[in-house]
Amino acid sequence: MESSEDEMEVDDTEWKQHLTDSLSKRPTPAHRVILHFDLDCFYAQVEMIRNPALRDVPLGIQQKYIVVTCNYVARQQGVTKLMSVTDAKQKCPQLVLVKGEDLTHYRVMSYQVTDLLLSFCPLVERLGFDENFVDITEIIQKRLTCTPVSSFKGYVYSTSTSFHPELALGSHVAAELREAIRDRLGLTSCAGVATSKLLAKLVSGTFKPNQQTTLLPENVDHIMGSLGGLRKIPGMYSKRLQALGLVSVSDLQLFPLTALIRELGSPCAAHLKNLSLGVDDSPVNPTGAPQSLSDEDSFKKMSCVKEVMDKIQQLLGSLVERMRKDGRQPQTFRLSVRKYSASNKWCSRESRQCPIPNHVGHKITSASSDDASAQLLSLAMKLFSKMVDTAAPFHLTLINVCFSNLQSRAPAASTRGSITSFFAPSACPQNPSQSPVAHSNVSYCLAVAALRKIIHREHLKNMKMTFPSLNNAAKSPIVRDAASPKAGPTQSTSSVPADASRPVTASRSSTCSDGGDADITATYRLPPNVDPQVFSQLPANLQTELIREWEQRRPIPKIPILSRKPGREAKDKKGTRRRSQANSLLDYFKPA
Ligand code: DCP
Ligand code: MG
Ligand code: MG
Repeated sequence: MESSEDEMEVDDTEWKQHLTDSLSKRPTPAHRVILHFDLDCFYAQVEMIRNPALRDVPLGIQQKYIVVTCNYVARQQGVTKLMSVTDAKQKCPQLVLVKGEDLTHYRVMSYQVTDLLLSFCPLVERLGFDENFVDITEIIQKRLTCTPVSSFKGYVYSTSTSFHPELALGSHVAAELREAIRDRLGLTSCAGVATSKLLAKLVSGTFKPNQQTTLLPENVDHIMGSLGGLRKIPGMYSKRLQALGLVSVSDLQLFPLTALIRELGSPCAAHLKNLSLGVDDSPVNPTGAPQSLSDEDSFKKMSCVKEVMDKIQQLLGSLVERMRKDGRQPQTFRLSVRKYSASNKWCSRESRQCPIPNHVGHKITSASSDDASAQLLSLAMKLFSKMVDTAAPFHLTLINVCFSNLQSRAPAASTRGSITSFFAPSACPQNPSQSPVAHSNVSYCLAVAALRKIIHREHLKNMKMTFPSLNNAAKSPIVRDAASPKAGPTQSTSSVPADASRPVTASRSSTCSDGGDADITATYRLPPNVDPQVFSQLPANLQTELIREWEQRRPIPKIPILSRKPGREAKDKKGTRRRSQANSLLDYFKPA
């Protein structure tokens, strides 16, 4: 007991230091400039674009018996978001309701907004369907020198006597971007301008609709104090904190940290305490393509297997179609259900997942998507039977189908039996956090296994290769292609300013290079039976490894190695022999 108290003391001190550090890491108040955009009455705006006759009437978007959102004409008449249809009709009998259960149009528009922001700045992070964070810190630093501004665009939260040039310019950029969204896509939005994601989000809805607000550092305490309930802070575990008797933001600010640590553990307690004080150093993580695609439906009661099958089939129909358009091939299928329980009406979901057989995955992305749906339905029902005992009465309130582990398909193989299909891009991921160095990656292992098979089968004897020099040779397009990421958000993020004082996610600066020797640019002739296209799709580190090994092992070099120091060869051979005893995959490439 004593020791844990001691630890608490240590943690407390550390946390205080952490907080002081965080605060002192903001020497210039506008250390970062983060924008948060939230579209006005999003689904309603999309419907008003689709049918301009709806613009001037009170409009509600209905999902089941709920008005999930409504336009501002309806809001003026007392209709609110998430009001029941009955209440909304009572408030506003003229309310026009449009069904909003098919999300296709909203999804398309949502990505158009993100794409538009991405065309301006690579650091864009999506939050739900109608919100985006944009980190414009670097843009501001560059623009500030040539276009200084002397005023703010839009509102400034509270009053202040000091001027913050970075945030002021940020407000101009926010206004430009909102204008672009309106002019190009016809959507109005609100924006928040501040020094962190938390603060930008908190301030963006201060004035609505079609407005923007800037929060200055000296007003952080004010906005945090004015929030009232903890639920207003995104990412707050309000239920767990409520159990501790904490309801308001100031409750949490004043709650002893040691007690909070005891309840939630040290990192979590510090994080929540920081949030309550308006301290948030989390970076804007470029979103990129979604990691999974899912579709779901909720209902009051579903209790027969036939209904379940019909619902899953219906959900799969649209999901498979979306997946086909996406172009990537899902590797995993997940089914989730929510079971009703009288004691806990919204009890949590239960899920089961399974791998998608390759032939089914292939059908999903090809024209035979109907076939795929049928096979997926059978998979889904197997998963369903693991969660629900169909011999007994059951009561479901939600079904969700989800594809995850999405992998881009490799280009068409040049020859039959090519190993191309084994080289899923996760071996060279766009998301560098999935480092190809981690050889546990399934695709990677498959690729290696396939290579082994082919190399053995085709008896790659007496390989005729040349390796002029690893360092001096002209760049081989093969190697260069494999080591460069495909165009995507992660690629363009290299322009992020290096800032050691704040967390930078891997996706900000990395390419899909494996961290190995990026300058391996050998010119070589591949063995006749190895397709250069296929080889180019190997992870860069594997290519490098192979090239090195081939160079060292080739039996009779036809062309002498350039720029190699005399005497080195013998040494290298020794090293190679030693290495060859190891269980290296390169053993599979040595002449038989
Ligand atoms: N939405 C939903 N179900 C919810 C919450 C939201 O379907 N429980 C949908 C409908 C909204 C969209 O998400 O149009 C965006 O949510 P917002 O909270 O941003 O609400 P709006 O954009 O509609 O209105 P506002 O102008 O207040 O942002
Ligand atoms: Mg909105
Ligand atoms: Mg929103």
